[in-house]
Amino acid sequence: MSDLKTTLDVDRIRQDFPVLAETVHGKPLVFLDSAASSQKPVQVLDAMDRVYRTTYANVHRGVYTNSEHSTELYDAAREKVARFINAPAASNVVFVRNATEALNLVAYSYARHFLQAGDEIVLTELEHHANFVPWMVLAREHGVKLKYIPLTPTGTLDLDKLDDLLTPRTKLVTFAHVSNVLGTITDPAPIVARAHAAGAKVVVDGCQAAPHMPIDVRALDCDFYTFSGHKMLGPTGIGVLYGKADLLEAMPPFLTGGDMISNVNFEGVSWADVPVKFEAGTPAFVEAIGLGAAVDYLSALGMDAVRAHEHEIVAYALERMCEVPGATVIGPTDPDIRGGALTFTIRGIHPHDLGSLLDREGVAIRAGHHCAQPLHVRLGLPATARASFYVYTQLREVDALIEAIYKAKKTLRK
Ligand code: C6P
Repeated sequence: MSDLKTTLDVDRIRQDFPVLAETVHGKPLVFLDSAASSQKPVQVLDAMDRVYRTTYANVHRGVYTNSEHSTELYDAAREKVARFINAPAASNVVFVRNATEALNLVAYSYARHFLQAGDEIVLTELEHHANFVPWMVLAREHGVKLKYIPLTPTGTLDLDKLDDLLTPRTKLVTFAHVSNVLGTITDPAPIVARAHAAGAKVVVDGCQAAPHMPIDVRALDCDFYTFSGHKMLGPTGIGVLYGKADLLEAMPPFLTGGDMISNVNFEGVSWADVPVKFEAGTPAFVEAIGLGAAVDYLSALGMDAVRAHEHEIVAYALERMCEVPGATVIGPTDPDIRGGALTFTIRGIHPHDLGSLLDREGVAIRAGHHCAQPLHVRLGLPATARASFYVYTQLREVDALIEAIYKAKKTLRK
């Protein structure tokens, strides 16, 4: 095991994450499932705890001190998220439950409204179900046609095929910025430019990208960008839909009810301004405040440093995994185009069995199809194992993973 060379002080960072000091089956926890959901630092836990213990009151409701305070904190969280992704204004940021809801919001409020039967949506073969199923439902119920950017043998998108897929009927292009299975990092900017030239809008699923690298939605020029708070040190129940102002203005609301109206009477209803128009009911404002604290934490580390750290970890993990007899890495083996997740199979061991055996050693990985079944069909694999990394991951945890794999192989040989 070599020493980490990045600027992140991982030993110090780990002290902020109480769960990392816990044990599982009597072994130190080696948490390698941050792509599913990350751990939370005390700064996030404290920000939420402080609200619940001292000033808790609903937002946008009361004219009393604590309600106004909640509204201020909620608005400040939106400002922080907007700055984090370089959105032009806080009003470009809609708070939702998670990336799944953000993508459904676009499918329901944008696509159902602005696409006609016979229009086309281009997506890719590597999408998570969250960026697959809403479009399939739309195709079935609304008569739009889906087309898929295929994969190259190394697990990148075959963008040579994009021009053939784009037609005058293409209205939407959507893809994962980083694949949750292959780890493939796709540069959105050239796809956005080509899609826009063809007259299509672009939705980027940034769920596995926003936690791990700098995001500049203005530079990307995408029309929508979606991500979840719980994968980026924030709590569950809060996610983000970024949208360009003119599109958000033109879209009808997704859900209706309290808070999202401007005026209601027996004759009709008018909507509140963006983004509140899309936030019906009491929002998850404490979770949004937690996400704001997570964004502060990541910004203090520096997203370039976060990316550099994960590059180093994934490069080391690729190197070590390639030494394991019977191991196959799924997806790109070049760490420059691979995010902080290593997906693999071990000959002769089902990924679920491997996951259970690793758990006995305190090593937490994910096994299965990772909510990307069509991709697994394309790969010809029913399931894979995935170890994923974050700001608190140490090289020695990669070593622990490899040792646990050797031990699992030995156990199954007996
Ligand atoms: N992927 C994983 O283990 P939600 O569940 O809404 O927070 O995120 C959905 C989602 C959308 N896009 C991508 C690329 C994702 O990776 C995910 C979530 C987790 O890979 C849980 S299935």
